[in-house]
Formats: sequence, C-alpha cells, structure tokens
Amino acid sequence: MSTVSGLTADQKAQFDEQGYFIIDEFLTLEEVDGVRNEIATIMDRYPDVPEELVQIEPAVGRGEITPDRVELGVRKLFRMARHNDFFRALAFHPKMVGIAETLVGPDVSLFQSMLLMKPPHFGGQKIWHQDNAYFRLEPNDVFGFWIACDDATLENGCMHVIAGSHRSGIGDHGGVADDYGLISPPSVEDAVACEMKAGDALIFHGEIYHFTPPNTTGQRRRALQYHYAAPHCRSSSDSPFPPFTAEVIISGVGAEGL
Ligand SMILES: O=C(O)CCC(=O)C(=O)O
Repeated sequence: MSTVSGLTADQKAQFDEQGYFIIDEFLTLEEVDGVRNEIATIMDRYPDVPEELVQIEPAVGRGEITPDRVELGVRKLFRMARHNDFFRALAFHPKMVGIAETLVGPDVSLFQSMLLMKPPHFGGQKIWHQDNAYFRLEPNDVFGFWIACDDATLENGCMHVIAGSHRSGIGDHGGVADDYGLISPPSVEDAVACEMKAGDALIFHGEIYHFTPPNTTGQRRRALQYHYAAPHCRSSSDSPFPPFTAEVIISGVGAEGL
C-alpha cells in the first residue's frame, strides 16, 4: 500500500475529497487510560484550577441537575495543553504530529485542545457548525483529531459529519458561545454517523460541517480533540471570538520543546 508520510494514499484522498477519515486503534487503551486518569486528577483539584480549564454543563451550573460526582457534570475541559503538562506533552504525540505535518505542514502548531465530556443522561448536543467558523484561520490549513476516549455510539453522542462539506467555504453562523452554529444546518439524515471504539481517531478538516447529538444513555462519551494548523495561520476579524493563537508551537519558528 502506498503511503504519504505516514498516511495511506486512500486516507489522504479521503481527507481531500470527503474532509475526514477514521483510524482505528489510533491510541492504545493504555494511552486512553492515561487521558482518563489525568481528567480525574484535574477534577480532584477542582475548583482550584485555572478558570478556563473546566466548563460545567449549563444545567448543572444552574443547579437543575446534581451529578453523583463533579466530573460527571463537566461539559468540557478547554485549552488543557496550555494549563496541564500531561496534555501539553500529548500535543507532541508522534502519530498526531506526523499526520499534522502531512496535512498542514511542514511546520505545525497546536491551535486548540479540548476534552468533550458529554456526561451520561444529560450531556447536551453540540449543534451543527464548522470549527473554522470559530477560529476563522486564514489560510484554512487547519484540521482536528477527535479521539474517542469511550466507545462513541449513536445513543451516547458520536460525531456526525457531512462528507465533502469542507469544500464549500464557511457557511453563515449565529448564536453565542457553545451554541454558535450554522444558521441553515443540514439534515441529520444526510450525515455520516461516526460510531467509534475508544482509541479510534476521526481526522477532520476544519471546515467540515459536524454535530454531536445528546447523550441519552448511562454510558460516558469522552472525546479528546486537538486542532493543528500551519503556524502562519491568523484569525481574521470575522470571528465573533477573541483571536485564536497557538497553544503550543510544535515546529518551526518559536518551536517549544516537550
Ligand atoms: O464532541 C462533541 O460533542 C463536539 C465536538 C465539537 O464538534 C466541537 O466542540 O467543536
């Protein structure tokens, strides 16, 4: 099988044409366990952690729901690579950096790290959006890894993508904060539902339309999301969010060590 710097020709072609591909068993179960343990370590220290690191589910924040453990009320961990040594080191994972160098390299920066926690029973949907509508990086040499840290199913909120939608530019978005999304969202019937096992990785273009439904089960659905971009990308003034700057410069001018 021919390869393009660590990717098969088929994976590269699927990324270019469809805007995504999946690699099974991308992280080992030991690596996934390491991620789960570090989440627990952060939450053991909560609320004595940087404010932007932990975002609570809105219904928990409003006091409408009280989870058994505080970790089960978290919507996301945000910019972990900025605030936590474990997640910063993970940004240098050779498999992720190798793919980043192929897709947006030669030099790469980690632009955003998140852990989407989608708690059992009340983890809400993430509405249809394109990630680069948030970042507004120009040029749009940006893509994400979405790595399942639990088995992700239709019922607990697996990722849904619209194949090929990364080729039509950024659609109109409205709303605020986590509810910033496409004003004319596609129909879920037209989406590819990406059911994945823990450790599998979805690699997706920064302008693909995507969405996750609510978690209606008692099972957890944690996912690690790292976005890499070429270091020369800059947030344009079209973004309603403060300009995005790299969390970690992996390679090129100003590169930081492990
Ligand atoms: O994992 C999720 O539930 C949503 C992830 C996502 O699309 C995002 O946060 O941009």
